[in-house]
Amino acid sequence: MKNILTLAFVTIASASFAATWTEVGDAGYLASTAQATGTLHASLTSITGTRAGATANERADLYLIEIKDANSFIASTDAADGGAATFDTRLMLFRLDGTGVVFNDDTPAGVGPSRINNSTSLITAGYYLLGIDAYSGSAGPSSAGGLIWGLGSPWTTIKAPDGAGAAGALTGWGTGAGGGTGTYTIALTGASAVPEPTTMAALGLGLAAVVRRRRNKK
Ligand SMILES: [Ca+2]
Ligand SMILES: [Ca+2]
Repeated sequence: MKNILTLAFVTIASASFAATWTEVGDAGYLASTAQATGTLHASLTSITGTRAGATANERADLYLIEIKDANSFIASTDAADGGAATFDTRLMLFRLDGTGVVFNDDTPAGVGPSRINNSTSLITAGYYLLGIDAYSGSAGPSSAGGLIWGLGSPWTTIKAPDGAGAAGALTGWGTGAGGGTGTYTIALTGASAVPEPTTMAALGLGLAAVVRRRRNKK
């Protein structure tokens, strides 16, 4: 009996605290419009979405995530990690203020899927924006100074910001269509969900931007 009860509890607990997220509508492309991903601190194992629209901005998607354990963190569209995509993905991580952390176009296995982890040691536990777009030789995440990451080779490196706009915060994803469209699943390890900014603020865990916005309103 005790074993049955224990099993039931474990089943309920894992159902409550591990989750996948499916894009609702179209996730935004700026820090202020990034999509929330669920219940605070719930383990987040994947994000599934669609890359669509006419412009690079419309096609890019940004999600709020919490990284609990930087050194185990993986975000990947590679099937070997449980990810998937019907287009040539790029993945990137930004701080909540929109400045870049890391970027990857292709895994060492070849052209197509992307995979980021903490090989640069630039990631620490906390809240981040996880971005996805598609390979383009000209359009990519940009700040007022230009591209945050260079878009050329080496394609397989997990890169710290190294573009002309490396120091600035994300302002857009470049001109034109910005690469192919399709569906994707980003497999996640070491990540947790982040609810709507208003919920975060109510819980007193305020995202910096929300706090600023509320102060400005007063
Ligand atoms: Ca989308
Ligand atoms: Ca790629």
